[in-house]
Amino acid sequence: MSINQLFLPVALLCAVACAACDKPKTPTAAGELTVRIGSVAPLTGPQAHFGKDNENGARMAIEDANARGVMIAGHKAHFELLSEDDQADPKTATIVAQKLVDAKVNGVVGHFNSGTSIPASKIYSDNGIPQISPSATAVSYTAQNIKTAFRVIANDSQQGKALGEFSTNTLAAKRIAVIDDRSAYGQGLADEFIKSIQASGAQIVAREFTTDKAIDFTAVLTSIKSKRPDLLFFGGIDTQGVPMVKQLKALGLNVKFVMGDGGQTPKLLDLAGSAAEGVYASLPGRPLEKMPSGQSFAQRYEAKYKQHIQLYAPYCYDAVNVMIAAMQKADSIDPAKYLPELAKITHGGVTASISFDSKGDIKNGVVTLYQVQSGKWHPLYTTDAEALTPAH
Ligand code: ABU
Repeated sequence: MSINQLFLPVALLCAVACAACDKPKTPTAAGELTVRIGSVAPLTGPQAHFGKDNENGARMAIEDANARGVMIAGHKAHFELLSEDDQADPKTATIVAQKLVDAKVNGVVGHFNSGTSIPASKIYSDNGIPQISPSATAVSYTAQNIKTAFRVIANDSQQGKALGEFSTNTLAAKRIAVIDDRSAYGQGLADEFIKSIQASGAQIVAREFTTDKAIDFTAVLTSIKSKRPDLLFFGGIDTQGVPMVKQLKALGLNVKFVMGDGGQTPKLLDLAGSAAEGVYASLPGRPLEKMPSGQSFAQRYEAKYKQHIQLYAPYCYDAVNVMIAAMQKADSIDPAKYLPELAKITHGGVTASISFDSKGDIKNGVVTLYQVQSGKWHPLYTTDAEALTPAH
């Protein structure tokens, strides 16, 4: 017997076995269709509060879908959440993205960070898996023109513009210092912010950077203080925002402190305490109480998880549901069949009516500006028709 004769039956057996594991679309004995949805975010490390919030929102959507009984291709669909921790690390993100592809997920909600969503998007795209980020705002995520990449929030071009106009028009800033954390999100948002203020006559008196691991900003803030800014913009998240705002108060740097969505968290209020008073930050979307079903979502979320929404849980909930709605329209959970339906869908979500432009960005994305007043985030302005209008 030749070596080929010996290995042929084994190879055939393997092929049959692999074909069997390639069949998540086959209904189970109970007649149910198993649908696997991946959720990826940092579940450990300093950004875990964001990641758990995203996971909670996605899990709520999966549980609701199973409870209401979704029919696809004549079968009751059973949705499974495959949750992965990318630790906010771009390399880990590609590893877990491949793991989800190997697990034959039908779609992915994530990742949380722009810096992880972007490298992972190539893997999902190569395998035809639709990806909807609930929170990655960097312009470059959808600018890659990848047909599988979507997001359900406004991007940093819209957010940077709103922040810039708010800073120069409403806050009347004339001398502006900018720091970013060199992440895809932080650097990209700082660039968009600067672009937006260029026509205003305001001056950039300092452009500095740090990292998304730093906690001591004394040197950079001392250098900035000597430039006498009236406003400091930080492109980064609350993990750095908290020590930064405390240290600028300790140094007597008397400026308006402005951040993007990475800073607009309950965690910043909790950890920065009185130093947070007066801080400004933006968040894509309308205030929760102005969303179509924001208040009822928040009540259910808080009852279920015994904590406040951190930021993006409602957007995760919507991302899962818009994916399910596209599967229902296609009457298929095959990514190749439901992807075209996703691209042209209009879905009434908790946060907004969701439909996508040709790049995968949400159409009519809005941004709201907030200030910490008496220990709470207070909405000031929302961009309606691209202009700042009072949020009340
Ligand atoms: N959008 C803020 C946090 C997530 C990110 O874009 O990196």
